[in-house]
Amino acid sequence: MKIFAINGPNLNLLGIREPDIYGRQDYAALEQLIRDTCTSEGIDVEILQSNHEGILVDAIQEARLKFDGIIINAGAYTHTSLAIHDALKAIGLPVIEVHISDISRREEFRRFSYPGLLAVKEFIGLGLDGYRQAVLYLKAHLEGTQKG
Ligand code: CA2
Repeated sequence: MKIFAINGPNLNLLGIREPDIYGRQDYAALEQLIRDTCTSEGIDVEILQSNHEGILVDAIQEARLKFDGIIINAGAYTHTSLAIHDALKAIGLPVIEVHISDISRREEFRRFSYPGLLAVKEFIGLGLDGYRQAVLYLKAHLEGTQKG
């Protein structure tokens, strides 16, 4: 099983500012959490962070034959990018959406999510632990053992 974890714009700034919203752990800690979870679950993982919409779209297109599923936090592109939505839809892999903060309880403009239209499951407002839960959920989903 091989999964692709995608992080969008500004997530590389984690731990640098806004700790009240995004916590104190930095982006390296987030990648380590994803890698550690995948290692203990026997999952191969590739992780991408980019601040560029086109790079994210290219990577999603290329994921079709390389991965079994996608975990995505598209950052602010969550709320704006029909291009990322269309790429995710085109490749047809199962998508799990993650947001560190609770986007349903912040500004109105963060409430709508394009990936949310396609996601089989969303983990929102759980901090970095949402990524760990997303890995476990995606594994169970791909094995056909997911209950909820
Ligand atoms: O809550 C999330 O995971 C978000 O996807 C994070 C995005 C935001 O645009 C989404 O609405 C919700 C922002 C990424 C982090 O931005 C930072 C900016 C400054 C300092 C630390 C992080």
